[in-house]
Amino acid sequence: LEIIGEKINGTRERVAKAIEERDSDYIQYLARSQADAGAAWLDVNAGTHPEQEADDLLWLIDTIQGAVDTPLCLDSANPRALQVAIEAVDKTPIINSISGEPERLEGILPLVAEHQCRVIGLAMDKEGIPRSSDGRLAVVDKVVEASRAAGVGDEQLYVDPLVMSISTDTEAANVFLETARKISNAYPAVHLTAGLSNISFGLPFRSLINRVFIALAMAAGLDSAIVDPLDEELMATVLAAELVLGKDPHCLGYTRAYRAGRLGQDNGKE
Ligand code: THG
Repeated sequence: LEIIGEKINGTRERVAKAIEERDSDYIQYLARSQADAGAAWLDVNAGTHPEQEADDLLWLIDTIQGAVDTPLCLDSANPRALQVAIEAVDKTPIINSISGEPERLEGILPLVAEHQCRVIGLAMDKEGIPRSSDGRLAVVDKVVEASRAAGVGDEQLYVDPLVMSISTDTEAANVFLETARKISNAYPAVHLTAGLSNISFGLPFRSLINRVFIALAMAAGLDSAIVDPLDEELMATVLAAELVLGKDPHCLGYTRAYRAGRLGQDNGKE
């Protein structure tokens, strides 16, 4: 599972403060700690001030790239901010995201094709998020078709089946898992990703629900996820799930993590 570190997100209060104060130490701390914990990508979201988004995103990118060389996942729906951001990154990024909405397809897909980067496509359109897996698959059909037409290969596309909270919709996880399986059957070269923590919103002991859900999502074909890589129990669950699903040849990832003390032992001593 490729981990996309979620922590540099301006909708989080502490990060919003750091952006406003141009507190590069805090942002660089989040970048280094997530990279050290195994993030393959760092999600970067400048938050909720549309007029400032491009400036804030540029500052975040320069600040992060001053600390780590991990590639970035540019989390914005704004084609103008993305255009500026994509010129500023050192490594080929993932754009997060497009959807079935024509404006986002038309505004962002040409950028993806020009820079031959990757892109996350959400299983929703301007009508919202379909309730059924067949409804979501129909949106994904549109996104795949538009991507191919723009010159974006299936392997560049990461589809997000969309995680809703189980506390407001009992079928949220089932619809997600069903959608994931249908997408990987219909489009075997397309990747699957998701922001997983939404599943447990409003419930106690969220970390337990998140761990169970990530293992089930991996069994349904999820090959990357936007999560908190500093959550050691979640990361240990990912290693165990990869092992059990036959994705860890010779059990090397698991046994190495054990020896490095990453599987829940006290400070790696046992
Ligand atoms: N799909 C895609 N992109 C996404 C999401 C998705 N980007 C944003 C989001 N969802 C994933 N990112 C985050 C970032 C931070 C947190 C959750 C998801 C987070 N949540 C704390 C919590 O839930 O308890 C909030 C408290 C805090 O500030 O720490 O941190 O679904 N494509």
